[in-house]
Amino acid sequence: MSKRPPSLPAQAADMAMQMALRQIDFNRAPAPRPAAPVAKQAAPTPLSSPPSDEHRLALRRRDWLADVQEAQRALSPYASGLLTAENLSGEEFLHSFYAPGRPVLIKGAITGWPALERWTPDYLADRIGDAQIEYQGGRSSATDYELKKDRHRKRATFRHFIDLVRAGGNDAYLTASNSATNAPALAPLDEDLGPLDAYLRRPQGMLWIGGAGAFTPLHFDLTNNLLAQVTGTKRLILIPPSQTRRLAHRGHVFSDVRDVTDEAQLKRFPQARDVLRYEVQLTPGDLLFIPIGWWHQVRSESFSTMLTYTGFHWPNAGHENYPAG
Ligand SMILES: O=C(O)CCC(=O)C(=O)O
Repeated sequence: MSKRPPSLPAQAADMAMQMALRQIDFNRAPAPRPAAPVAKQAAPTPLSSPPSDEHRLALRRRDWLADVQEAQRALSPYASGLLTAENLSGEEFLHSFYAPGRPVLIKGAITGWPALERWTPDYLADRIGDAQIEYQGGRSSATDYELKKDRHRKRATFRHFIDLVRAGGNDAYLTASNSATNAPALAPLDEDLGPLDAYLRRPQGMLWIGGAGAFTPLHFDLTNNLLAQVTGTKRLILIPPSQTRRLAHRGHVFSDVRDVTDEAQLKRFPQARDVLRYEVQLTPGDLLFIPIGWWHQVRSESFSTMLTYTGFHWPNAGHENYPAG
């Protein structure tokens, strides 16, 4: 009798096992900090009518479910760790990370991109020169610059913008939300980038350029994102969706806890202190997959350039039915 091919789940399990054996490194990301039982924190803005007992019970049951699932995942470093992979094929990425909604740090996938050698502040300033671009400015005088991003749209020549970010700090940052406006001015940089055919059907990225100290506060995205670090380093904190009740989720996709490493904010929101979290440093040539709904905050440790991609081969339309409120 001929042997039947393994069913799809069996194939996926085989694949995961093969990856565990040949490609995946458990040691680069620090162990996650376990979530502690929920403590009291700053009272939220009152709702128009208080939640009923039934509603409260439903929420407690939902939270219980999230906690028992995390406790179970924690039994295995393969299931709960933030994995690092090399030579990750599109199929392996789909089965082990994209479909399960699990982050992964991918090394070595873009080492051939000319941008990795070229994108210094001097090169960028010379290449784009005095073309007008849009960036986010005046960020030092506000804390809600991401939520109210339209108020912070500024224009300058690209050369002047690069001078601003060379100086470091969080005041000026070219972000994904400036991408559409900047596409014509920044088009000459496209020839420094390469393909990412294994994962992407549409290789148009959204560019981020900032100085040491640029900071994106804690939020989640309404798409699955692939980050490609080109210049400099960034430090990210990733927090699974299971921790949402500890994070004072209020304005759109943002947390009132802007920075889970800031002691003053942790005093106001003690539930966030022991949230389950993963820390990753992105270095040039790294890709990081951040699944939809995963909280993240990002700090540039140096002059940094990075692209975010959303045009995967697989559906990525969670944003279409988000209850925006
Ligand atoms: O790099 C940053 O400052 C933020 C990146 C980010 O949040 C994203 O690409 O989703």
